[in-house]
Amino acid sequence: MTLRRFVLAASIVAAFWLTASAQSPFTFRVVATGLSSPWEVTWGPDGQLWVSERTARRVVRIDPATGAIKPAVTITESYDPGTTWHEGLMGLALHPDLLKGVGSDYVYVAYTYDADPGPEMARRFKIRRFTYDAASQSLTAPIDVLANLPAGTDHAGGRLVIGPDRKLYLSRGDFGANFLSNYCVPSPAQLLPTAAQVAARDWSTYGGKILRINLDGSIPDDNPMLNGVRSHVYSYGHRNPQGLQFGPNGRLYSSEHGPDTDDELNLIEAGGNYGWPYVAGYRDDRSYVFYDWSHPTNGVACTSLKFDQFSAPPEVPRTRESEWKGTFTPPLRTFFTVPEGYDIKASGGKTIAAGGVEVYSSPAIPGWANSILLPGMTMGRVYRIKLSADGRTAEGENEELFRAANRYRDLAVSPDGRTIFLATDNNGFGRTLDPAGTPVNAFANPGAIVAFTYNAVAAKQAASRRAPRRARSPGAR
Ligand SMILES: [Ca+2]
Ligand SMILES: [Ca+2]
Ligand SMILES: [Ca+2]
Repeated sequence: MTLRRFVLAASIVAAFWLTASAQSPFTFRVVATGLSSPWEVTWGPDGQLWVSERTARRVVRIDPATGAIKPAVTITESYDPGTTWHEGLMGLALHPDLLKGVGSDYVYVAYTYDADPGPEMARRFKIRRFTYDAASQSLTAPIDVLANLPAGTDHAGGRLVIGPDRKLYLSRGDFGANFLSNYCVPSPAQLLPTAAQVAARDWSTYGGKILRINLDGSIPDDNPMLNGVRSHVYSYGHRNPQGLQFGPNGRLYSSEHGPDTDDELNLIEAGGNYGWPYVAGYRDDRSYVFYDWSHPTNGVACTSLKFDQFSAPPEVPRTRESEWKGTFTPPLRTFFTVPEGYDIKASGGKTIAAGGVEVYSSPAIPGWANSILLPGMTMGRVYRIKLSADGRTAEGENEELFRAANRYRDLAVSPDGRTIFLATDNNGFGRTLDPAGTPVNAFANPGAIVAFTYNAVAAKQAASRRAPRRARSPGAR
C-alpha cells in the first residue's frame, strides 16, 4: 500500500469511526452562513439550493457541496421594516420546466411592498415572476403576476408553491387580527369575496386564505365556488399557514401557527374552512375561546380597551368552539392539544411555531416514505409525522429529529432522499430550545443553511447496539 493510499484508507476509517461513534444515523454539516433570514430553501433542477432571504430581499443559489452563494437578484421593492418577521421577501417557487429548454425558465417570488408612491405606507403583497438567465445566472424580466394583495405587520403566511396542476398556491395569514398590537383589526379569515369585489379586482378579503392562481395571475375556472362566487380563494379559516407543499400523491399539506395551543398540520382541500378564528386545532373547547376584540359591544371603542392575551372585558364578544356551527375541516394533527381544564396562563403555551413543510417520499431512509417533515421553530427540532397510505390521516407518534439550538424556518430534501437541508433564523428575534431543553435566544447556526445526511452504515450500527438491550426486572430502577 502506498503512503497516499494508506492515508486515504486511514481517513476513511477515521471518518467511519467518527460517524459510527455518534449515536445519530445522520451526519451534520453547515453548508452556508452569512444569510439574512433565509425563508424558503428549495432544491433546483441545476443541483443548487434556491433560497429567498427575507430581510436581504435577495434570491440566491447555493452550491450544496461548497456552500458558495451566488446572488440571482435583489428585489429593492420588497419592504421589510426590520421590526417584524412577517414582512419582506418570503415565497419562492420554481416553474416545473425551469432549465428544461422549453422557454419556461420562470421563478416566482412573493413579498411585501409599499403600494403608496408618497410618504404614506400602504402595505400590500404581490407575486412576481422572473425569467432565469442561465448565462448570467441571474433573474431578469420581472412581471407582476398578482399585486395589491392585502398585507399587515403580523401573521403573513407567505409560502408559495406550484402544484402538479401548474397553478400557483399562496398562503396568507390573518395579519395578527384581534391579537397584540393589531387587536382592533377584524379577522379576515372567514370573509369571502363578493362577486362585485372580484369584478373590481378588490382582493381585500384574501387574509387567512390559501389562494390558487393561474400562472398569469387570473382566477382558475375550476376554483371552488364559495357563497356563489369564484375567486382566487381555495381554502379559508387560516391563522398563519407558513408551510405549504404538495406530496407525490397530489395532496396539498400545510402547517399553521395556532394561538397558545394547537399549531396544525392540515390537508388542504378545495373550498375547505379550517376554522380560524372560531376554532384552534379540533372543535373541542379545550383552552381556546374566540375573543372578538375588534367588535366590542355596548358602544365601547376597541381602542379604549387594553389588550390582554388571557382575559377580556365583558364588552368583548366571545364564542366557544362548539358554539360555532360552520362547516369545519379539522387538522390531521395538532402541536399540541391540551388536556381539559389546562391553564395556559399558569402552565404556559403548547405550540412549536411550525415552519415550512416537506413531504418526504424517498425510499432512501427506511420507513420514512410518505412522511411529513415539519420544523418546530421554538423547539429546535424537526418533527416527522407518518401519513396513512392514502395521505389523508397522520399515523403513530411524532419522531423528533435534528435537535439543535436553531430556529429551523424551512427545509428541502436532496433528490437522492439522503440529505435534509434546513434554513435557520438569524439572531435578534425569538427563541428556541437547545438540545438540553433550555430556552436560548442566541442560536447555534444563525442565518445559515445546514444539512443532515443519512448514513446507512451508522444507522445499522446504532440499531445493532440497541438490539441486545435486556428487559429490566421491575425492581432494577
Ligand atoms: Ca422548502
Ligand atoms: Ca384550523
Ligand atoms: Ca380546539
